[in-house]
Amino acid sequence: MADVLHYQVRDGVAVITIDNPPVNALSPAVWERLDELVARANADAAAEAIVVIGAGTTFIAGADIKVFDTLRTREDSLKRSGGTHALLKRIEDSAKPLVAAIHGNALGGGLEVAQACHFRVAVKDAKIGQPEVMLGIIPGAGGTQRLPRLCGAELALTMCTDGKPVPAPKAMAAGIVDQIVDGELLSGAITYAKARARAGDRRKTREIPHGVDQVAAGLNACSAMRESLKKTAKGLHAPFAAVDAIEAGLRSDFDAGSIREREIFAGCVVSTESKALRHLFFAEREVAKVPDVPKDTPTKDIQRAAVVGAGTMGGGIAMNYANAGIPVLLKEVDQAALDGGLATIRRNYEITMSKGKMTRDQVDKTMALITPTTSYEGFDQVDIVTEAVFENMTLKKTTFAELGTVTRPDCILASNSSTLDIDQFAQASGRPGQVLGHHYFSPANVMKLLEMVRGKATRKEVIATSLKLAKKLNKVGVVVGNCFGFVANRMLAYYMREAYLLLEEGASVPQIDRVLTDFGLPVGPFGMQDIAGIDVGARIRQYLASIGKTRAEGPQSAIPDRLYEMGRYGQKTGAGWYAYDAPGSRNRTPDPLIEQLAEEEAKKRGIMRKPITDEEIIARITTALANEGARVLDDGFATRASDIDVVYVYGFGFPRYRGGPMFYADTVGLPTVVARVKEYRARFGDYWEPAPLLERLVSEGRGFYTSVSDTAISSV
Ligand code: 3H9
Repeated sequence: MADVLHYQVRDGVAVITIDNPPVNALSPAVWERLDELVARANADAAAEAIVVIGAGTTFIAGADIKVFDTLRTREDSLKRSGGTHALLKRIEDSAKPLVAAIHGNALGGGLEVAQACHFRVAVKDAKIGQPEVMLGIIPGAGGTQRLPRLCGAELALTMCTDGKPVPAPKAMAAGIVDQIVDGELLSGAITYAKARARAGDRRKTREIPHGVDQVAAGLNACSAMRESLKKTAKGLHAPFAAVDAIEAGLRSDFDAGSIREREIFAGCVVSTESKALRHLFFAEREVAKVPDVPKDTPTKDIQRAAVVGAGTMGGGIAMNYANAGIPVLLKEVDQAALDGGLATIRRNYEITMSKGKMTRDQVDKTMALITPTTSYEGFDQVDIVTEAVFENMTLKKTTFAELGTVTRPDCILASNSSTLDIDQFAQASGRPGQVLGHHYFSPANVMKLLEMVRGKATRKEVIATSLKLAKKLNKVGVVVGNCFGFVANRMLAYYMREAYLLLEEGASVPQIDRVLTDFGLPVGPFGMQDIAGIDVGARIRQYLASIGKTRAEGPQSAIPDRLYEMGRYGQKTGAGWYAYDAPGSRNRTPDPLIEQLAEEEAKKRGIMRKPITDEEIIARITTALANEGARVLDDGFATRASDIDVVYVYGFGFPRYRGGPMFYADTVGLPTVVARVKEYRARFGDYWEPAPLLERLVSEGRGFYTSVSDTAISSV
């Protein structure tokens, strides 16, 4: 096995290079060799100082996240972290000045290694951060104790609770970095280290005292941060845990604070929150790997794009291209519709500008990348067209037939359809290999998910190019199969079915929405429909009825169609599942009319409405999602359970700390999920049927993933 660390002496300085691609993660072997090599450098008469640097594109991106899975209990974690803390103290006690030379990222454990060095130098574009909170943990190698000593409690609190890295110049201004190196990093670091050695400088971070005033200010900052986290970190534990660890350090000495950090870390690392967030970290990277589309599949560089349809979705999609610097034609049928679409785009950018996130010049330059048109002129120059016309099969087929004649044969033809059969568009275009779905989620310029629907004939190059494009557009691309509603909306239909039926059985719209937002979703099912438009779903149901289908198995509630017939389309008409102050307003109040409709529909179906518990609402809705998710998987429309989790987290805001609907089902326990399905079948009818995959997994004693136990956070 290749050595993960290298040692050489250059110009009187020992250079320890961490070489553990791709990101120099701190595997146990890296920790071990680092310890050995710092000791070797101290014993090496040829070296007067030591530089630690990363090979490749980065310093150290943190601890090896996979290793956390081996920490099954708090005790495992306490044992392991005891070793790490002692190791970093040994390094810090180096008799020769120890300099961390940072490029790329110094994150998590990587920054903690740098903090244990006596000095830190960095290139200007290096990033420095404690992102552990994104993984449901806190810095566990002394970061909550050393970082506040370098930069003060206030910045340390921010970095450890929001997890965002700071650029090296900011880190320098704050005292984390000692020098920015302009030229070649290693040479700069060696010169710096020699100067420190000559001056006899060694600064142990753990010995930097907190002043009395700093302690008082730091404790106040801890209280203020807790208050602010109540709003920004609802449902999460780790950010609060990070504040506790920093506070412990302010209230005691380094060693006592470190013991507290280890205890808190140990509670976090075995928590469901951390398991869920770690699961998503890898799931997000796994989605880009499509088993039969190898890494070396040729891709095309998308340099010009076009979008057909300047409605809400089309406009948002065009913004994605413009934001990525790709010129885009935006086509509408007439000038009035085009003007309306462009005005919305401009308004969106101006809102961003008013929040200080864009300058006037950036708005103008980005808008200039969008060329409005009412014809197909220029379509022969583009590399991709995204169709975003009305969700109507005939209209879409006509559009694809036209696109097949006005674009180059190698142009990718993508459809933003949210439900319809991609293969029919592919046939209509005359070049099915170039066609796939690019299903964006509303608002398309904001939501990160891009569901890529693979038709029967979609070429591998088209998929590989789309995956590359997704990254460029700052989206998470997930390749799914071509079934009705694909993955996201097929499962959503079951989620909505349960919401409607729970309403008819006696729950209220505000109750159901509240329960789901308390569960962690940004918006409940009814609030979401009022935003998306009740008319959209109604038209899909009409189309399905015309081909003899329904969206989900089981009873079809008549309430949404009744609202549609009343012209209650949601926020845009000022009424939907809620009453709104005015059309377009978001200010909603419960509407007694909905209760009346629910009573009427319940009566028609012979149901006696009665109170429904919050627990039943969560159980019914999440069970419906997992059961249908298992079918999607078994039918081969998703590659892996984790792809479904990514779809739900990025498409519908399923709470990350619950890991997605499939991961959540594992934490509930698949035997419980199957038992619930059977109970519902007995209570409501045969439309509740356990998915075969669920039953198989239960009979084999497995989950969608390995066995996940719902270990509660232990607050030590
Ligand atoms: C921690 O440090 C706790 C401490 O307090 C110590 C406690 C004792 N481990 O993202 P990419 C893999 S917690 C294992 O596509 P990019 C990744 O899975 C850690 N693997 O690249 C992928 O593998 P594959 C705190 C890791 O250039 C490959 O590397 N640190 C790790 O877009 C490339 O990754 C973090 O949370 C890791 N730590 O972005 C930082 N990191 O090719 C996590 C990456 O097989 N990492 N991999 O799919 C990142 O944020 C990004 O990877 C980074 C590079 C910004 C560094």
